[in-house]
Amino acid sequence: MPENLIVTKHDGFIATVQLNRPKVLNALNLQLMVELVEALEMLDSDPDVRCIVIHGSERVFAAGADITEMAEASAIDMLMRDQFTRWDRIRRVKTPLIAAVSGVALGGGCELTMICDMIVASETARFGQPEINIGVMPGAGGTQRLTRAVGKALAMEMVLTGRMVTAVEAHAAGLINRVVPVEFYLEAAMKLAREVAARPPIASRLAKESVLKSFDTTINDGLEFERKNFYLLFATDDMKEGMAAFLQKRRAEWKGK
Ligand code: CO8
Repeated sequence: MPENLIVTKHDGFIATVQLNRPKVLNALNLQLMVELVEALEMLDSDPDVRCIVIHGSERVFAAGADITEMAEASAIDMLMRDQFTRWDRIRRVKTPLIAAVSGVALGGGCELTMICDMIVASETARFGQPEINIGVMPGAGGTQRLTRAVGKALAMEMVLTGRMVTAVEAHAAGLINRVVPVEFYLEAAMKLAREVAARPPIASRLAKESVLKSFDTTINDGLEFERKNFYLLFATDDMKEGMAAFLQKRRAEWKGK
């Protein structure tokens, strides 16, 4: 059983993973990250889960990597910890991931929201990469994913000054999908998750993979990749069912096959 997470499966093919180290504002220590990767990989291989919501509490999503674990570390200690391999494993999770954010998402916490596929935030949410203020810089994708999401100007400002942005500013900049009143943020994320989970899961996975491919390939290779995944879906029962249901004017029953 994880000590720093609460993992719950819900009706409607959804699972939630709650970060749960409230005394240190959900600081992402090594143990939490091990548990998070294991939980996500387990849920990713579960046919009853078609979308996963990662959240913290109303007060905080996560205040970043655990500074107490890094304060005395040498470069070689950090190298040997090889913690970013775990982040690569999260990147390979095929099930769509939604971050539900309230309070701060800072440093590694902000990077965790950005490794998710969509972000739903409460009006109280704040996003930031404040690593510069403690003598380092983002290390889990902050300079790359933030820049791709919000563009160079805002990413540079956030990374070089550590300034936090509000949910409204993050929404306007294209970092997040929705901003809702704090009392609804989890419900809004669950609603979005239910919409995703109500769709054929193999198509969801291949569509997610194809969108992500656009970040690390040329347009030509990306189009080829998309095309192959498109063809592949014609091998699924769900494709036959989806098109038949459309033509018969009925609701499709997805089998995930
Ligand atoms: N690590 C460890 N402990 C933390 C962290 C953290 N990142 N953030 C907060 N805490 C602890 C505090 O030390 C405090 O503990 P205690 O009660 O024992 O003194 C408790 O949580 C509550 O925090 P505060 O009293 O500071 O609460 P405030 O409401 O006054 O302030 C802030 C909230 C603004 C969020 C403040 O706590 C803060 O600035 N935290 C640090 C934010 C930060 O710098 N994050 C970046 C960390 S570096 C990083 O993320 C690198 C990412 C790349 C690697 C990713 C691998 C996982």
